[in-house]
Amino acid sequence: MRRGAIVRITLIGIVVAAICTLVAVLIPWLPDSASKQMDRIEFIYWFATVISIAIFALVAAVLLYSVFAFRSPPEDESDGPSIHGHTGLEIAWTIVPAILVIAIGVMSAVVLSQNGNAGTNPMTIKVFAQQFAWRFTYPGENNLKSNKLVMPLNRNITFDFESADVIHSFWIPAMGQKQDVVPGINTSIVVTPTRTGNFTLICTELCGLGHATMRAPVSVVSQVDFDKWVQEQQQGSSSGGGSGQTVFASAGCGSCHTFKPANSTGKIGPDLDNIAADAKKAGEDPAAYVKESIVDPNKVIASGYQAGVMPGNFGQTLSSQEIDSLVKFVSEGSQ
Ligand code: HEC
Ligand SMILES: [Cu+2]
Repeated sequence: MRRGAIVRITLIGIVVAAICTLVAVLIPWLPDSASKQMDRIEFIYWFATVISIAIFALVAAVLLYSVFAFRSPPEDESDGPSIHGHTGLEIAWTIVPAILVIAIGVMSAVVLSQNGNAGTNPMTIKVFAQQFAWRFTYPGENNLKSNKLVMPLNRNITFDFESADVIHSFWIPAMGQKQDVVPGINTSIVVTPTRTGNFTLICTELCGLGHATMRAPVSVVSQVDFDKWVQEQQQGSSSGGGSGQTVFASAGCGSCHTFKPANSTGKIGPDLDNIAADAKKAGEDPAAYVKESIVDPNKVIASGYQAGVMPGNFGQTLSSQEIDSLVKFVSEGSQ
């Protein structure tokens, strides 16, 4: 090849690579990392991006150069020269990409196994997903229950997932790790938070009508603040916590139901502020009607609504005390 051609291809390649690099660097594609696992995922992301930019710049440079250098004049109807390939070039464009793809694969496998390693003495948090709410249990803290995910800084945390109904997916964008929560399968992931602050846990598997509302607040605090939080929660729950209002929020009732006493505005199920009238229509005492609606929602279907939308398993996923305080809260709140 002529020297001039090589110089031109190189120049075009540098320009294309520079533009791609600007797009990659200047746009904040990823949230600021807040975990060790996300740091590693970011590394893989950049590793693959750099390789992709190099290959793209090379291909684009040769292509752009050829479009101009080998274009034919408008009146030229003749066939081009017949070319029989180039063995050296073909070997190169097979071996080089193979090496790069294998490199990306090996690096990803290493990161995947590092990200799955909980190290010694991890802290376990059980995550319970149900249409359309998340609940957390801390087995190391006397099975403390919470609707908010609070994590101590720099601790390896193993999340053990359980789903009560359909497939959900656990994702805190700044922490990278993402895991499907599948009914009947015990899945888990490890997260090591590296930054204090408030984040959001998002369900990323379309799980039903209230999917978009299936979020939970996440907060990363120092170990000292975490211990304080645990203490506060434990005191709270021994002095009458777990009230109907708390259960209403934690079980996700508010994502489907409007109910003034709970400040909820869900629109998927009936407005529970009218529950007394609906109980009357069904010819039942409000408390009995509410209890039946929670434990066996498909027995009486509120008019204008469909069966099978309200989860049918609250009878199993809530304790009988939780159901009792919920029934009291809903039936009395409406009077
Ligand atoms: C996925 C959305 C959804 C969730 C979550 C949900 N519900 Fe419902 N709920 C409905 C729908 C839809 C109906 C109407 C159909 C029916 O009667 O089963 C309903 C009906 C009811 C009724 C009867 C209302 C009436 O006017 O007849 C009560 C009471 C009720 N829900 C309470 C609750 C409580 C308490 C919770 C939380 C433990 C809850 N629901 C969670 C969707 C939901
Ligand atoms: Cu979900």
